[in-house]
Amino acid sequence: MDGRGGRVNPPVFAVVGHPNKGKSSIVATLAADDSVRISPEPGTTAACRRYPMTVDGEELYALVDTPGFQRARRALQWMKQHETRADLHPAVVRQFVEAHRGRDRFPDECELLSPILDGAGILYVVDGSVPYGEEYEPEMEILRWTGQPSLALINPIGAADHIESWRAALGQFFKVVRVFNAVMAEFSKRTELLRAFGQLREEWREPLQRAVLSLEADRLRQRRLAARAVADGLAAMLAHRVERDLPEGANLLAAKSALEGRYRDDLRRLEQRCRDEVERLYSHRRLERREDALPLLDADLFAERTWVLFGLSRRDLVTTGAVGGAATGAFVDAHLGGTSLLAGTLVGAGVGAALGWWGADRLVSVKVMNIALGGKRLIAGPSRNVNFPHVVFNRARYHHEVVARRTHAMRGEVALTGNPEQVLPPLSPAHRGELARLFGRLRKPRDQLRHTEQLALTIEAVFAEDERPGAAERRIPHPRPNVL
Ligand SMILES: Nc1nc2c(ncn2[C@@H]2O[C@H](COP(=O)(O)OP(=O)(O)O)[C@@H](O)[C@H]2O)c(=O)[nH]1
Ligand SMILES: [Mg+2]
Repeated sequence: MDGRGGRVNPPVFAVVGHPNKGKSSIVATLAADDSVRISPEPGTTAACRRYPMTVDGEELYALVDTPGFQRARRALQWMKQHETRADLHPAVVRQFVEAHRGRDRFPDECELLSPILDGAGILYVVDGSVPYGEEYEPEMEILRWTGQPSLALINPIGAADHIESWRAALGQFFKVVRVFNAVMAEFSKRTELLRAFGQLREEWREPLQRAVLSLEADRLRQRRLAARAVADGLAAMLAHRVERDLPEGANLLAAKSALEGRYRDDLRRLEQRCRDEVERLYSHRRLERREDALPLLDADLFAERTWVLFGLSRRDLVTTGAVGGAATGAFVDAHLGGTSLLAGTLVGAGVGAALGWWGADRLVSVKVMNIALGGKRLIAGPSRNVNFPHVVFNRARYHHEVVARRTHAMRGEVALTGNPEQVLPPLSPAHRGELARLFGRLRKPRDQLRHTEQLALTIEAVFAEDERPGAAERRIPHPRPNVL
């Protein structure tokens, strides 16, 4: 709605260019829609398709994916034969489309020009990793003839080697030229681009400004809800327990181990449910995940590799990290003379050497109780293992990081099998301490809700920290997505 109560059509942009330059990828990223077809085969997009960007049911803008130019030189020739004066160029383009629509000479040109003639702005896409060539000139000339506001995007599909020559050429045809990586673009680059669109036409400025604000608010909402999903998942996993009644004379050992198995399966299911929820929140509906299963064997949970893998350095573990929980802290003090001594012992002797000590703290042990009417009741959980919530949290943080950064143009599975320490910056000591404290609290039945709420806020702060622009420089870049 505009200020006067009338409906204003949201701005529409047609994404055009040569085949296979990342047009569909740009549409997917800017419309946050992973259903857009992207393919290494040229000619995958044969017909125009409109993708609205919607937040809270309001369409903020729309992108039109188009087929690439196929016979731009011939098309321009036709137009030049019919041209009279510059002010009539748009009319000649219209005439061209009317003359050829439905025929087989220029199907792609007719298709891609139609939305532009209907008023769409132009996003012209080139690949900055291949040299500029004059074969692009006819299509740029045709776009100029349409008279529609336009912006050129240099999408470096490979090494960004030819950006300067592209810039020089594009600058003569387009008022605004930007470098924009369709597949890797960070969130802030996307909103920056929207602001640039807003400069193309006076009446687009206000709606696109609103779109940027809306997207930013939506981004915060996604982060908040993702943090809440992770906190809820963690709390549920920490509180989880399963029980089973056993008749007199049944095989107790077998039943115990079956119940432990069920308990572990449940935890893994709870974790996966949380993953799905986070992906849904970021509008990734078709992700395939590859992730090592939650390490729930005691040998895994106590293995140095597991601790280190999930972002807990040795020092973290023995100081504020795993042993920061109040109960265990006291235990450590009583048995080992304080964390500093423990730190010395572990760091000095190697974490592996301490396995025996940690072994006292299993993931879960099955309690066996006698039932009044005969038989036994077996109970597994809740876990009292100190590492467990840290491992779960660090896995969730890693997953969130990858999903939140992933554009909707990335294809291929999400592989969470790398070393999170190389992807995530270290937690700040304050966050680390706070998490350890809350994990300790969540183990007690009292005030679960309040502590879960508090945990969600802390996790949200960690996610916010992870997304800060500077954070990216502190880690090794992500594995390249599987797109070429
Ligand atoms: N690495 C990388 N690959 C890209 C990028 N943009 C597009 N691609 C790949 O190039 C191919 C063509 O992309 P697509 O968006 O379908 O191009 P279109 O034909 O112009 O619509 C696909 O395999 C994409 O995954 C990019 O910025 N980086
Ligand atoms: Mg395409």
